[in-house]
Amino acid sequence: MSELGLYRTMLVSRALDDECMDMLARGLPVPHFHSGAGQEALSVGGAAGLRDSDVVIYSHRGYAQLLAKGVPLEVIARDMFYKAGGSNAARGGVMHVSAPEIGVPGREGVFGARFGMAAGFGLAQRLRDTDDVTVCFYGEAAGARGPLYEALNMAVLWDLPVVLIAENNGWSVNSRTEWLYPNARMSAVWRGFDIPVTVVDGNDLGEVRAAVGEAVRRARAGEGPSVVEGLTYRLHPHIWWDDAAYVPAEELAEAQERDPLTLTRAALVAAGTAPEQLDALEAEVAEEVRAVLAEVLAGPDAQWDVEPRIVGVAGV
Ligand SMILES: Cc1ncc(C[n+]2csc(CCOP(=O)(O)OP(=O)(O)O)c2C)c(N)n1
Repeated sequence: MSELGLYRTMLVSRALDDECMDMLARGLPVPHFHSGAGQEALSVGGAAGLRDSDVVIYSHRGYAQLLAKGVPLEVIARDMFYKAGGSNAARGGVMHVSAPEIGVPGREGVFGARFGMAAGFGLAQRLRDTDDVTVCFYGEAAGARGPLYEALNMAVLWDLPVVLIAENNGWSVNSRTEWLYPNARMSAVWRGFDIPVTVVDGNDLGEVRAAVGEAVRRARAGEGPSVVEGLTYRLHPHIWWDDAAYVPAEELAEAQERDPLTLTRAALVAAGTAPEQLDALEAEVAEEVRAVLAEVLAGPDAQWDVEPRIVGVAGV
């Protein structure tokens, strides 16, 4: 995907986020919506450019990860609002979007289980003799749990093609990253393991892409798992009931200055894209997302008696 295409995906995710935040501000329910604002560069940079047969395990703010992997906005929005035509007929909402035919198996509800899923998919990819990879995004809470180590043991022992992307967004609900990890670095727990770790500015799309690109290359070449930790920031409260009063105003203002959308736009302009073209793109995306959401919200509710789809994950 071109740089402009990646920026467009980031914009679609942010526009979805903005619409949901707006609905919440108007007192309308947006079930299980966790804003992904601020993390779009890490999400898109980590999930774009993969094959359908590569697997992505998305995180609960990872709408941009789903979009970058090819899940249509309509499907994400229908799952979000328990509408017909989503991926799980209102059984799991937006926390459990799946598109197995393009390498999105869904995700766990109890954080931590995803590491076992990632190692398992990686093992299947290896046993089938493919050079496909599994990319697993995770936050501070999942990474602080024991399943990480069980899965890591297998992944390192068998050189599994797994890329772990640690989303260091400063917070785990109202706990600071430094309360959960040494030196506020999620990757500090990887010390002593035989696994390459790269810490990047998670708001810099170019840096993320370079680091994830190398990790994916290694995995495809049979050189084993890697970790990329992206330093980023959660720009909105954890979820609707959280007023985030614990976030210092100056810290948030600083993070807003480093909004990945602003940085990516600036990089595109510096590389020669006309600002007017970007203005037009931003307006077009905002309008498109508004129209999709209006259509989804006006659509029929999902029916519980619809059988869930049981489909193998592509390539695995
Ligand atoms: C084992 C487990 N405990 C608690 C929860 C509830 N929970 C949902 S989101 C969340 C916070 C996640 O924080 P983090 O991993 O830092 O990701 P972030 O929200 O910052 O993106 C928690 C505790 C859960 N899903 N699983």
